[in-house]
Amino acid sequence: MHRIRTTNSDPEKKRQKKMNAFISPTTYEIKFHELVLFILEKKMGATRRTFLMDLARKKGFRVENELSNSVTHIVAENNSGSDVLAWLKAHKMEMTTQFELLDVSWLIECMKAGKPVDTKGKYLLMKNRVSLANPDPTAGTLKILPPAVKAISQYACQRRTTLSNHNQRFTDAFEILAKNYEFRENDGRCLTFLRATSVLKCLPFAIVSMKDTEGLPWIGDDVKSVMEEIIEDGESLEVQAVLNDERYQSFKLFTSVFGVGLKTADKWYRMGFRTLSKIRSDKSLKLTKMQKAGFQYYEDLVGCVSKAEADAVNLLVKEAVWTFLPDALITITGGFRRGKEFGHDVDFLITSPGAEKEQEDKLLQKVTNLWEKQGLLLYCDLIESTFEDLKLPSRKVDALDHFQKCFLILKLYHQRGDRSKWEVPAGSNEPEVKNWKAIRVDLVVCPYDRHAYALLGWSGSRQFERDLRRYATHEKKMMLDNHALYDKTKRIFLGAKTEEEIFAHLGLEYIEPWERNA
Ligand code: DCT
Ligand code: MG
Repeated sequence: MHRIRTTNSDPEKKRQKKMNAFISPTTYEIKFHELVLFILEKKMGATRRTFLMDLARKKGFRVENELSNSVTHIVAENNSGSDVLAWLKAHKMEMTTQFELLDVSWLIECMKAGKPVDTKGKYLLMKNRVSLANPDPTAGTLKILPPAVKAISQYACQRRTTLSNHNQRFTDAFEILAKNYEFRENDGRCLTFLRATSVLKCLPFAIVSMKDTEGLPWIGDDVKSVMEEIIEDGESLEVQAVLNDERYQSFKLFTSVFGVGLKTADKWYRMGFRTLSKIRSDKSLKLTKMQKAGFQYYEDLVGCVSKAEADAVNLLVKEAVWTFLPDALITITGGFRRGKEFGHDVDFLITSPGAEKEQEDKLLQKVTNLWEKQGLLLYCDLIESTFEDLKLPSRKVDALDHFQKCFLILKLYHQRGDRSKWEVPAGSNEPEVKNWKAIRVDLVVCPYDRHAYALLGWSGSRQFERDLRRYATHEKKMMLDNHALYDKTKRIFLGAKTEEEIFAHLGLEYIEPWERNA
């Protein structure tokens, strides 16, 4: 739940200021986050306006003292739609947002119901949402927009993206194209399709015609032509061509092996390999330790990790870490923190409020030693910390952080409940069935005072993280990474105990982890 404090910040309108002083400074809980109201004083009068604002706030509505970009619903009394538009025009409102114009009877119905009621025909002063952003000559300086489209930011960190994707037929296609551009090291075009994917994932509706994409950021001509094809023919020829492309198929297959990146995939492809079995059986190939493990546990690792398996790993991690640091905070990060049901690995962030630096530094070594003794450690790559307290945040959007971490493959035994899956009946001649699964696990340890930054950075999604950093740099003249936030204007580091504080430093509305699936 978020709380706001009601404020008044218009120094010119003394009378209004006086009226606003009556607004209770108490904090009210906001229950209805999707709506931001503004109540027009014109013809309603200041006293009634103040009364209604206070009442709506008490009922859990967010009401702004002044008209701003965040407003979604404008409420007026004794005004027609065109009266309100004329008022907005006269006040030279230059906004990039869109809103509904509603009669006060709608607000009164909401107050009676104690929740937002439908903005049905009789309450609406204008049939369509209104935008003052792109002047349209047919409507004075105002443009009428289709009902569902809301102003959408170019930054993923200003959008709420849950896992319910209404545009999967487009985003699946874009992701294939993005992957192919990544394989061809065309970063620009890869990003074009990743950004478009991210925008479509946040939409609360399914796009059915190209008109629905009006006003959306990152939907350029290349993206549009793919969408047009999908709308008209149900599929894109470009995407079909990629799926049938031998190089794409081989790269996809090779990079599905843990430890194989673009360089190795390219090498194997040039050497003429097309299948994993040929690579596996070629004794002349020099594989890294990571790739050897990748092949050894391939079948387990290529099938995704389920939420239930992630929970089981969580218990394992807690048990081991708490043996050495009983006060440690252990958080699942990555996709599972964002509410995903499946992932390619399980990510953890570990920190301890009481640990000495030395205890912290030795933790991962101790934990992995313990698992080795227990026969649970199938692969371990421990990376020592290069963290320095006063290092400026990295300028690279995709830079890896400096915390101590380890990339692991753990042996996860099937739970008791699943024993039927592998238990061999007594006296049976069948070979013993494997009773465990290899799982990729990442552990990261950070100093306690950097926990909020590390948590934000490791929670993803990648696109969300990229845009947080891009937003910090371009909109705030700040530098953000997994360790810190630095204000370049004030030349200071901004500390934070929680993720909420980091969003607040950046002037962003808080976005919950499950809304970061950009
Ligand atoms: N991360 C990042 N930049 C990178 C790599 C990772 O910001 N170059 C962040 C985002 C997510 C988090 O670290 C964990 O990474 P992954 O496990 O790769 O992503 P995930 O979202 O957990 O996806 P999956 O469900 O496939 O594991
Ligand atoms: Mg992950």
